[in-house]
Amino acid sequence: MPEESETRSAEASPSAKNDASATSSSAPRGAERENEGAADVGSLLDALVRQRLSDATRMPTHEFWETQPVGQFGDDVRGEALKEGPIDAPKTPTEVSEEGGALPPGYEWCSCDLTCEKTQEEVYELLTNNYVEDDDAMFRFQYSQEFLKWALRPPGYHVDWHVGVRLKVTKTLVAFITGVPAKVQVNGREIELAEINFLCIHKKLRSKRIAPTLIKEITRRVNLRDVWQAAYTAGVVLPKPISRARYWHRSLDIRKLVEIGFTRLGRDNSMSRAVQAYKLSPKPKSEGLRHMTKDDVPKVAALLSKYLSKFAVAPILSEAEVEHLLLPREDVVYSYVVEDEKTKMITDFISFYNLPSQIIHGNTKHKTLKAAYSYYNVATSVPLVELMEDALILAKCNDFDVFNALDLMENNTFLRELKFGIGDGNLHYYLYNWRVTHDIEPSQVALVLT
Ligand code: MYA
Repeated sequence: MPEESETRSAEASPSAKNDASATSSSAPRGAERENEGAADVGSLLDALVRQRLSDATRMPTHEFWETQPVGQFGDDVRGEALKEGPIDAPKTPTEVSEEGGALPPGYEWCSCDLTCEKTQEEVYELLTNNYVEDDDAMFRFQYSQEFLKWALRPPGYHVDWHVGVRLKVTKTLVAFITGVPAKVQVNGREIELAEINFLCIHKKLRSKRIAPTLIKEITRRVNLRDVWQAAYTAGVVLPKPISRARYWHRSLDIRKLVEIGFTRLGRDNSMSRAVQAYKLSPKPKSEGLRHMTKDDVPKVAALLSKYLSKFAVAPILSEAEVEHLLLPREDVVYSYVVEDEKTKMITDFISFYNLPSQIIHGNTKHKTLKAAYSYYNVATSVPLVELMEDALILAKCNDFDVFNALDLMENNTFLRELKFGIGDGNLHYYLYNWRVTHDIEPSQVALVLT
C-alpha cells in the first residue's frame, strides 16, 4: 500500500522518462531526510542568489534555452497577449544550413543507421553506460537493442534524425540524440512534429555545452525536412514545461524491490504483510482477453483514435503506426485486447512496454530491475480500474518486478485503488516552437514517449 511502503523515482524520464526509481540502500532513512532538507534549503538559496544575480546583471539562467523558440518562464506575467501556435516566423528548408554545426576539434557528426548491427551495439553500449540515472546513481535505464530498433524505426522514420557524435580517430560513438516523425494534436490543432528522445553524452564529456550543439544539429536536420515543431519529455525543468506529470509505481515483487533499495517498507509494515498486500490473482479476470494480433490493427486503431481524441495533447496514429507501436513484440511491447464474443468488437485494450534498469551499485544478487511501463489503455466494457488490474496481473505473469504509470489520461482513477505508490520525480512535457497559453493538466495529456 502506498502509505506502508515508499518508492522514490528521481528523474521520471523518459522517460520517465526518465527513470529508474530509487532509495539509497546505505544511508539511514532519517539521515537521508535531513540531507534532503539541507538540499532543499540549499537549492532555495541557490535560486534566490541566481534570481538576484539575474536581476542585477540580466544574466540568463538558461544560457541556451533562453535563445530558443520555446515558452519562457515569465511569458505569462509580461502582460503581452501571446498567441497559441508557432513561436518563430515561418521558414522554408532552403533557409536552413546544409552544414552541421561546429563540434569541438577531434569530433565529427554521423547518422546512426539502426539497421546495421554494429551501430545498434554502439548505441546500446553508449546508452547502457551513460543514459538516465536516478539522483542517487543506483539505477540506470537499460534499453534493449530490440527496444531501440522498435522505438526509433516507426513508419516514415529518417536515418538522418538519429544523430551521433564520434571521435574522429577511433570512430567511438560518444553522444547521441534522436527524432522520429509523429502527428500530435495540441488543443485541437494537428501538428506534424519530431519526437525527440535519447539525448545522451558520454560521462567524460559532460558539462562542455555539447548538449546545445546536439539539439541545434537535430533541429537543423528536422527543419531540412520541413518540420518545425518537436515534442520531448525530461526529468529536468527547462523553459518551459507545457505539463508536469508524476510517476507512480505498483510493486509486483515487493521482496526484490526492497532488496534492491527501490522501495522501502514503512516503519509499521513487515515483509509478510507487504507480500500479502501486493498479491494479485494468478490470471486476468476480463472475459475475452487475449493477445493483440495483426488482424486487430484496424479495430484497435479505431478504438484508440476515438479515445485519444478527447485529450488536449495526444498522438494521431495511422494504422501503420498502431501496427508498429502496438503489435506485441517479445520483451519489448505487450498488448492485449478484449473481444466481445458475440459481436467480435474489440471493446478494451491494454498495453505496456518493457524498460529494465540496471542496478548500478547493487550489493544484492540482482543485476536488473524489470519494469513494465503503462502505455495506452482503453476501457469501454469494464471500468478502467478493472482493466488495469488485469494489466498488473499480465505484467506479473510476464515476470516484471514493478509496473510504472504516469498520472496521465485517466490513470488517476486507478492508481490509488490498485496500490500504486507515488514516485518522487516529475516528468516534464515540452513543445519546441509551439506556444501553449495555459499549462495543461497531466490528465489532459495522452502522449507517452518511450
Ligand atoms: S531526456 C533524457 C536526457 N538524457 C539524460 O538525462 C542522460 C544522462 N545525461 C546526459 O547525457 C547529459 O547530462 C545531457 C546534458 C545530455 C542530458 N534536455 O552539454 P551540457 C541543457 C534538454 O553542458 P551535459 C531526452 O532525451 C541544460 O539546461 N536540455 O550539459 C529529451 C543546459 O542548457 P541551459 C538539457 O550535462 C531531450 C545545457 O543543456 C537537458 O553535458 C530533449 C547544458 O549542456 C535535457 N534533458 O549534457 C532535447 N539536460 O544553459 C531538446 C540538460 O540553457 C529537444 N540540458 O540551461 C528540443 C527539440 C529539438 C528539435 C526541434 C525540431 C523542430
